[in-house]
Parts: sequence; structure tokens; C-alpha cells
Amino acid sequence: MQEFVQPSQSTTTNCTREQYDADYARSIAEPDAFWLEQAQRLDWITPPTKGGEWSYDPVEIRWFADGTLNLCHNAVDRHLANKADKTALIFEPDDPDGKVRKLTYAELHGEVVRMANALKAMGVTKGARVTLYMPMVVEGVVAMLACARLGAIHSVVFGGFSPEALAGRIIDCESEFVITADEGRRGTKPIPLKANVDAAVDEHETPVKGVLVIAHTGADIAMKDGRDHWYADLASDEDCPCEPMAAEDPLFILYTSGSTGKPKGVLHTTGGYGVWTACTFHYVFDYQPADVFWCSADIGWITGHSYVTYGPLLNGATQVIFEGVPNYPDHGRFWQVIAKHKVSIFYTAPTAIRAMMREGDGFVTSHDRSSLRLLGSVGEPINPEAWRWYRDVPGEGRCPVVDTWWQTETGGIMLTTLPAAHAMKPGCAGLPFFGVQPQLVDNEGGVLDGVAEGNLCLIASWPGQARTLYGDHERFVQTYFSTYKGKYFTSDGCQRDENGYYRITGRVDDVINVSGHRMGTAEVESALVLHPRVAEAAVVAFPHDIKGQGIYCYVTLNAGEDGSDDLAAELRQQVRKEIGPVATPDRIHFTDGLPKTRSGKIMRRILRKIAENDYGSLGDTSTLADPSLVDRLIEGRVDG
Ligand code: 6R9
Repeated sequence: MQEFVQPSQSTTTNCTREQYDADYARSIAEPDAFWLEQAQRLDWITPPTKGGEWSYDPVEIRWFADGTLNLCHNAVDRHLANKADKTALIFEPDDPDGKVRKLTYAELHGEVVRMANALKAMGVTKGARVTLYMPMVVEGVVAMLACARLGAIHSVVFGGFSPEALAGRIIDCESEFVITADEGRRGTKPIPLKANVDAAVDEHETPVKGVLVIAHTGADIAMKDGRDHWYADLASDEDCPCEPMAAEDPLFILYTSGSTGKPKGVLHTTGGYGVWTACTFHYVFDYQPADVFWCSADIGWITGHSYVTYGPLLNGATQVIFEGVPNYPDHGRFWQVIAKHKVSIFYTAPTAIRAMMREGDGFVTSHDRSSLRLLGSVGEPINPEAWRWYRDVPGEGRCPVVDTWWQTETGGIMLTTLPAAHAMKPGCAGLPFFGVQPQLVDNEGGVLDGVAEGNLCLIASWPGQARTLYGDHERFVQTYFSTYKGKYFTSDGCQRDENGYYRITGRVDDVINVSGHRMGTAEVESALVLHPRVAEAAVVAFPHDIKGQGIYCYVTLNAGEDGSDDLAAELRQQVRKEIGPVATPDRIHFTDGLPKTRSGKIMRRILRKIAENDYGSLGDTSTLADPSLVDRLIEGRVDG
């Protein structure tokens, strides 16, 4: 196990080690009292008297159920009393010479009201599903908050997903409304968002009846009469009160990949999610009122929901919204933005850290980082080498690093160290946040105590937990609560050391974590087999220096077909079309067969080992229908 690293700078702190110990113990012993107290971080219309009412068998989860509130009020309106002139958002455009836009809380309120009125004018009402397909601009955050204001349920689809993927998500939650922009822009590259929406809606049977379009780049786009509306035409400043919501009313749906089938619409509700994101933001980032916070995640992912839109704004924080990418105009862009806006807390993903590390320290050290006081990592395991570089070069050895483990389904941070309370261990997420009860189990469900490695479960509910999968509670139960009865199974492998620190080893299911983005192998396989020349496909992960994991595809072709570079290119294109550029295969391996058991089950274990270039431990191959295939697969392995 790695060494401890003491936080070298003792920050003004929201939590000392003693407080953590006492509060953690209390959060487990008296969860209702503890969380009802934490719930006071929010303004309630009717304060809750009930804490958690939950069961994992059968699965039913409620928190603060008799409370009512509105999260847009909490993120925006309530700050008008004493933070009206405080900066809420600092927008840094893709083009470093472009116009920075700063919005105070009063201005953010004005924007949210205008957007909410535009949505109302399109017919959006409480409970309606609204799909967002947006660039990383102020209006993305504003649109989420406007939905929350009206009690509509937002479903944000990452702008890098294809029209096919977008259509699937619109159809699954029967969304009648879409909010988009003419175009997005990342590293000068235009992203045809509106054209993609047109392709999704025109080429599929969808319930969409209104599309709200934000003019962002000014590109010339087609508008369909009666369906498409320019935001500027519908926006208005009329009074638009916040809709009172029950704590358990849905706040949003966010689609995420699983090991089987189509993406799952993870559903979060209002009260518990609000309390969880507000509370974790306060403690984990040790948030102080003068901080400038920057989370580099896109709002299309859960990290952008919890630590761009909700966590910071519920705390009345000032934060940077960044449209661009880490390597444009050069590899120093992140540090230039940090210097420019005097960012004090920076939260990003290991894949970005590794990519920047490779480019050399000069891109970092040429920018002033004296404003930084805390660094965070999220999305995938961070290798100790990258962790140390992050801490020593960008963080000048003086900024604590929090390695935060959590999932779309957990709503917010679950395992982490707290900046001034805990020593850090490179590569280890750390300790459970308040109320979190991790448990390691073996494959048979046997509980592992003390120093151990096993499958990570959570045995008690917490306010930020997802409540269901939209429209498919049975799948929710099956996916998360059936492997180990009575426990939430995270699908992550995990080690616990002698200090009680947790280190996540990665997914133990068929989910690949590419640059911190979850990709189901089954989804990629379905995309590949749509090609008329493909017979069968099996997709596995392999270790990738920058992305963490890469996508390795074994493909068998129909009789008489031969693999070629051209066909490989076509298949890559096919996957980009079906899912989006995020799922582009790294390697395509044409083979005359896939290793199968005599009962016809693909032996993925073997395929994984070959992709990983690890032949010493292929295990028992005697049950294979065609044992000689393994040698041919090894020979044909695609490298680079
Ligand atoms: C927040 C987010 C969840 C999966 C999760 C795990 C991996 C996230 C991590 C981490 C090691 C960390 N993961 N944070 N692994 N250390 N600090 O990323 O949500 O997109 O749902 O992904 O990401 O494997 O199960 P999501």
C-alpha cells in the first residue's frame, strides 16, 4: 500500500479530523437526526420531519418525504437576499480571445426566469421531461435550473452523443421538449447540435413537439415551423415563481451505460439529491465564500450535474464554466484559465491529468497557480504517478488532492478524504463520507472484514441515492440489488487497507471506463453488428496510457468477407454514428472466430487477457469448443 501524504497546507477548514470522527459516527448511529440537521442547508417550504424511509428488499427509497422545496429557489433565488451582486458564473469561451461573460446571482436569476418563461411558452409543465442537448455554456446551466424552477424533469444528453443515441434517450423518457443550440464549439471544431437534433427527431418516431434553440455561434441552421423556436423569441422577464415540489418529486433523469442492453435512465429526486450535493460540496471541497471553484466536467455527465449546476450554486459559490478543451490552443489551457480567473479549487478527471502530464511541466509552470488551494480528481482510478504529478506540479506540492469516488447512481461523492481532516494516499479514494457504509464482499456474497479486496457494496441508503430507473423499477432492482440481496452493489472492485482507506480497482462488470466516461460493451457490440458484413462482435477493455481504458473490438465477418483497414474505418464510423465519438473503438481485431464454451457462451475472460497482452494467465482453456483459436487470436492481436 502507498505511503500517507499529509496535507501540507492547513486550510481554513469546515471539518477537522476530530469532527469527522464524531460526525461520521453520529451519521451512522443516528442517521435521521444527522440528515435532518444537514437538510437545513436548504430552504424548505415545508421543512421535513422524516429522514430516511428505505428498504433494499423490496427496494423502496425515500428521504425527507414530508418536506417540500424547490431547488432552483435554493440555487438562485434565496441568494438574492445577501449575494445578489456576488458572481455566480464566469463563462470562459472556447476561444481564449473570446468574450468572458460574468453573471452575478441577480443576473443568473434574470436568465433563469427568462428561460423558464420560454419553456412555459412552449408548453412545459410540472413533471414534463425536457431533453437538453447543449454545449458547455451558461444557458446549459440556466436551462437545467429553469426546468427545476417549473418542476419539469431534465434529461441532459452529452453533446458528443450521436443523433441515434439522442433519439433513443428522447424516446425512452417520452420527452416532448428539447433544448439545444445552433452549434457547439470545442477547440475551434463546430459541433452541429441543432442538425443532430433534426436528425434524431426527423428520422425517428419521437414525441417531440417543441425545440428551443439558443443562438450560440450564429451558424445558419434550419428551423421547422411550429416545432422550433429561437430562445430570444420566447424568453420574457415576467414574474415566474418557483413550483413547490415534494422532496421525492423527480428532479432529473440521466442516462448511463450498463453492462447489458440500452442505457439506463437513472432517476434522482429533489430533496435528497439537493441535500447530498450541497453537503458534499461544502465538506469535500472545504468550500469558503471567497473561493473560485472550477469543475471541468460537461453538464452531460453526473459530475457536471452535481458539481457544476447544483453543488456550487446551492452553496452560493462563484464558479467557472468552460466551453473549451484542455489542449486548445495549447496544452496549458487549463492552467491559463486558472490563472486568468484566480481559481482556488479545481476538479478534473485523471484522463486529463495524464494527457497534460505527458506534454511536460512547462505548459503548467508558465502559468501562475498561486490562487489554487485544493485539487480534486473524479471519474476513474488515478494512478499514483499521475496523482503525484498533479499534486507536485500543478499543485506546487502545497494543495491537498481529493480523489473522489462516486457514480451517476450515488448522486454525489461517497468515498474521499476531507482536505484538512485526513492524510491522503496516492491512488486511494480514502474514507466514507458521512452516512456512507461501504462493505466488501466476495463473489459468493461473503462479507470480508479488515484488510481485504472484494466487490464494493453499500449497505445503507443515503439521501443522494438514485431512486429508480425511469419507467423500469424492476431493472433498477435487478441491476443494483439482486447480485447481493439487501445491498446496493456498485459493480466496482475495491481494496481496503489497514487504515480503513478504500482504493477502487475498477469495474468488475462489462462496463468500460474510457476517459472517465462509462461505455457498455454490449452497446458497442450492438453498433458493430449493425454493419451488414459483420457476423459477431465482442468488445473488451485494455489498459490505455491516457484514457485509462481503451475499447478493443473482436469482430467476425460473414462468410466470404475479409477484414481490411477500410472496413475497420467503416466500423469505427458505424459506432460513432450509433453512439457518438466517445465510443470510437481504439482497436479492431478481425478474427475467424470468438472463443466460446461448448454451450456457446463467449469467454470474455480470455478476450480481455489477450487484449491486455497478458498471456501467462489465460486460465483454463480446455472448455473451449475450439482450443486452437486462442493461438490464432494471440497471433492476430492488434497493437496500437
Ligand atoms: C462520478 C462518475 C462511475 C464509475 C465508478 C468507478 C469510476 C469514478 C472514481 C472511479 C476510481 C475514483 N470512478 N470515480 N474509480 N476512483 N475517484 O464518474 O460517475 O460516470 O457514473 O462513473 O467511475 O468505476 O463505478 P459515472
